[in-house]
Amino acid sequence: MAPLHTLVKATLLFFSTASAHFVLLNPPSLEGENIDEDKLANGPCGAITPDLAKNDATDFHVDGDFISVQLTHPQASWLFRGTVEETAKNNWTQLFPIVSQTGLGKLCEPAVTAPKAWIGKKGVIGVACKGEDGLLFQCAVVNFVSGSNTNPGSSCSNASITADFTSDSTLSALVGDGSDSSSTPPSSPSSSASSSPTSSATGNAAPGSLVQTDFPLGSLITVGAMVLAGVALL
Ligand SMILES: *[C@@H]1O[C@H](CO)[C@@H](O)[C@H](O)[C@H]1NC(C)=O
Ligand SMILES: *[C@@H]1O[C@H](CO)[C@@H](O)[C@H](O)[C@H]1NC(C)=O
Ligand SMILES: [Cu+2]
Repeated sequence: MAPLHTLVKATLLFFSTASAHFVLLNPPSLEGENIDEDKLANGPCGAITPDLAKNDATDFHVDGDFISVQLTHPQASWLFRGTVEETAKNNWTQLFPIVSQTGLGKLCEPAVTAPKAWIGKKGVIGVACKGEDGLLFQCAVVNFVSGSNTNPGSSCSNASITADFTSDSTLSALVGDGSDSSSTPPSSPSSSASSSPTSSATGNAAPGSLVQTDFPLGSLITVGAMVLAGVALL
């Protein structure tokens, strides 16, 4: 039964890897395709602290451009934020209403805007994902440019998901420059203080890259059934 055993193990590995995280597809994540899952919980950007002097940047149109993410959990809420500050540690500006996604796979918001005052500046787009693992982070370094990107084409698509605007005090606390302290309770966490021990405690996830294809629920159910069938046969 070696081949079957191997198949089951490979399937379990695939399953745990694919179900553990999210991916920032566009603008391209600073970590590329090799997102360090153990550091996703480190605010503000996951494993890599942006360096505006060194990092490559893609253009982001301030009058509307697309942010594409891929969710590998059944539900999560998204905060899209930006900054033109060197350290990208504080003073994030919210770029879009918080979106709650239900269903696995891609969500693309085609018309995310940024302040016109950022035209000509290099900065950071940050994504915070709040799901069953707590808060997870990814960032992209961008050049803010004028105009809008009216033709993202097939890189901007939605899976079979539902998405609604929502409110979320944990995510809302991740924006603002802290100068408006009258409306912010002192206990409010900052993005840089949110390094919860969650992801490193899972331990069973494979190192290395995330699978970049879509995972419709049907295929996950099929995979789950294969795992169960395989376990029953061992
Ligand atoms: C925070 O960012 C905004 C928008 O870029 C800017 O106007 C403001 O001066 C910044 N605040 C601080 C404290 O740096
Ligand atoms: C994807 O769904 C969101 C939420 O309903 C919507 O705002 C967005 O326009 C959709 N994207 C595309 C490419 O249709
Ligand atoms: Cu996860």
